[in-house]
Amino acid sequence: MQHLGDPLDSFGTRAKQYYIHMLGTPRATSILHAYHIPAVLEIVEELLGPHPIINNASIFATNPGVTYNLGWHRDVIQIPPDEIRDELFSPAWPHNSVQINLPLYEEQSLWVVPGSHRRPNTPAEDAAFAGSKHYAPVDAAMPGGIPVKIPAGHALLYNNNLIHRGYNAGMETPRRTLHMGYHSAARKPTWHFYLLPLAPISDPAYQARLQPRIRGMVEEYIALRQRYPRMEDTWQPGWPGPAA
Ligand SMILES: O=C(O)CCC(=O)C(=O)O
Repeated sequence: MQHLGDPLDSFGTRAKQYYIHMLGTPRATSILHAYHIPAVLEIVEELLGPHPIINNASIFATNPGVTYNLGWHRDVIQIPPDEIRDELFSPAWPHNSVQINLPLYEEQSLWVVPGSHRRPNTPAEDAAFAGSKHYAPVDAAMPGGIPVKIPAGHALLYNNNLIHRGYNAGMETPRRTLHMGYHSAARKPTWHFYLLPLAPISDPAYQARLQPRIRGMVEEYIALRQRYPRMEDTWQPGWPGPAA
């Protein structure tokens, strides 16, 4: 997920899809337990390795009737286009990030190109991206792209190197999808790790309001970020590996 986020209080003031950070928003502390689900964390651990810690706890929220169209992309907006190399999307480059959508109403807005996270673009995908390494034009037809409907209460876990988009021609139901990101603290972070705004979660008064398990994850997040302060290191050749 690539957005900087909308303030919780702004929800509903415009006909658009909102992306609201729950982590760092004092009024949202009581819902944060929803981002610490042991069954989900077990699967994250199987996928990434030991010691999963949170790097995103957000909600996608949209009201019925709203049209939503975010172009096809991989979550590589932080990387300058001329530094995006095919190697980043190969099995030889372990991606220390898992993203999760857990909808409270049926999820109807996520589209994906299955399997695209572990290979570079095909020539047909390159054509759909029309020369962009970040976002395809919003009207691009992406070969192999399919919608993923997720029943309410079910969770979808995905590697966000996947080619994906958010699209809905007109929401039939509200969208209230919990969106979470985790990484393994045992391994060096990815560029995606740096998207969580640091200032709000570093405030001791805010931290004091958190439940112990979430607070522990936040403290570990901040510690790892201090150990690896330079996001631009994370896509350099040879970067992935155990955390020091
Ligand atoms: O709305 C969605 O589920 C997709 C969001 C997304 O791809 C993004 O923000 O990077």
